Amino acid sequence: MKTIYSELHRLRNAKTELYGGELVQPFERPSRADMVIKAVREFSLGEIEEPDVFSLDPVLAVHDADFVEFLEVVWVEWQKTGYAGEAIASVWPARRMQLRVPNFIEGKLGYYALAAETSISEGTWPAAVASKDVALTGAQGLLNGEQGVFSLCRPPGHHAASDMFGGYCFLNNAAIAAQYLRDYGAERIAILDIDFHHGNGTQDIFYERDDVLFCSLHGAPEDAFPYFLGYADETGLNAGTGYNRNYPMPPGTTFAQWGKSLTDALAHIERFSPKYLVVSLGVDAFENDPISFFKLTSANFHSAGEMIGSLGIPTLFVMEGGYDVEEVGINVVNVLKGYEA
Ligand code: Q9C
Ligand code: ZN
Repeated sequence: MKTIYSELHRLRNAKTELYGGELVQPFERPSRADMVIKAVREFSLGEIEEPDVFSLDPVLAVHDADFVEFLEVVWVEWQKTGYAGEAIASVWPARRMQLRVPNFIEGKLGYYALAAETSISEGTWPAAVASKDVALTGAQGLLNGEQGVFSLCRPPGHHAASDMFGGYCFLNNAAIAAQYLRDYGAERIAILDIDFHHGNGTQDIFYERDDVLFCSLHGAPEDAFPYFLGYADETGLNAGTGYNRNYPMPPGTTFAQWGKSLTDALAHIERFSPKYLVVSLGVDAFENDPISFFKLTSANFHSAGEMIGSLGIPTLFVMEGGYDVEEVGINVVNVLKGYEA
């Protein structure tokens, strides 16, 4: 399988993440992608290619223009304030407040942020742009007839909604790729999100649509980020009713249960008969992940890949989370090798 990869991911190198009341080194760091590309080489997954450069049109097909403009200018605007640190949201339009976009960048940050852990730093925007190019180049690969492509995106994307960033995500790479596949040749696309965290952004983007099926396996919102979306009774709205499926699972979940959820999601996807499948490939369901609570082993990821591959649908794998830096590479490659097995 071909891997699409850009060194420009390094431009996303924030110094801070708000975690447990402290500013720590972000879990979502450049060495993650280093370990993944290293494993791709070591286990001879296939060719590694640079992404093509796309315009912002495919981004604007899923994200609001004002949000995209905000991401483009936020770092420069933040610096103008004279604040010494990285750009971190600290205030929100909470219950019964106005949903009007403020002028001052501090207010804008709160308006467009879904959480406070994700600091915006210099280089975040160009890295996010390169990341969506990696996803789109992978999508183009499927349109050109590839059976499977791995888009090694960084920063990740599945928490980003049409008008919100957070959870380490800025542009929703999987949603951008799925919409691109829709626009250039497919009536139905399925998105399977196996990252430990609920893909709230992707769900939200396609929630009222029947042409993009979204299925997500994740830590139950009662106990896991993003806390305020991802319940099993969120099944879609209007035309999208029945085209959203969530599989929330409790702390300590092993492959015995997780695999059953995957089997059910895959059966649902098969009935939908999409032309293409986009997999939001996070490997933070791993037993040693520092911020998650599932108990999948490295071998389990190979099984998951095999199960996905058994559908025989051309598949784009889009990198999302996975924070055990030592094993993120092997876990990702296990999924991809399993898919090809
Ligand atoms: N106590 C992705 O995997 N906060 N994002 C975690 C843990 C944010 C994860 C707090 C987690 C975001 C793409
Ligand atoms: Zn995650």
